[in-house]
Amino acid sequence: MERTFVAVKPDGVQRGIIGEVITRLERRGLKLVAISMMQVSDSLAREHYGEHVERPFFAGLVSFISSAPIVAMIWEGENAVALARQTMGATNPANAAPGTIRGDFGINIGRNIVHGSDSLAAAEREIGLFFGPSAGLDYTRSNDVWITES
Ligand code: IDP
Ligand code: MG
Repeated sequence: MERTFVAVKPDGVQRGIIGEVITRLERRGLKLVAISMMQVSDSLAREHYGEHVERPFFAGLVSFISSAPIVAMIWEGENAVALARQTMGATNPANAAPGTIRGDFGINIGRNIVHGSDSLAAAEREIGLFFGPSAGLDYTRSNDVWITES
């Protein structure tokens, strides 16, 4: 089953929105298989956001993500990568639809509350970076059959 990496960024933790993020992904039907509150190091932040190294916002992004604790998670489910991104909403909260996490809780692109992998390859890379390649529990929920037709 597909897995994706999601993190509540420092702004989401400080604002007390951890539960909101988790609740929305749970309600969607995705299954939480790993969770860890952590302080991101400068080197992990740089590696995680490596694709943006040339962008003008890179330095600010790296210092922000390592400025205070985050909550790192692995979520599992059919189309988990795309569904988590859709539940989060557009990168810029100003353009994110109401009903999405960013559309309901954010106004600024540099404070958009959550991170979610943007592809299966990115999910594997980011899960490896934050948790290690074999992380994530295998377990069934009694209601799985009511969420995904086998
Ligand atoms: P994503 O988080 O939706 O995948 P990316 O384009 O991968 O968006 O950008 C990573 C993060 O960098 C964004 O979530 C946002 O926090 C920050 N970011 C992206 N573009 C800008 C910008 O133009 N100014 C400031 N921060 C930005
Ligand atoms: Mg991205």
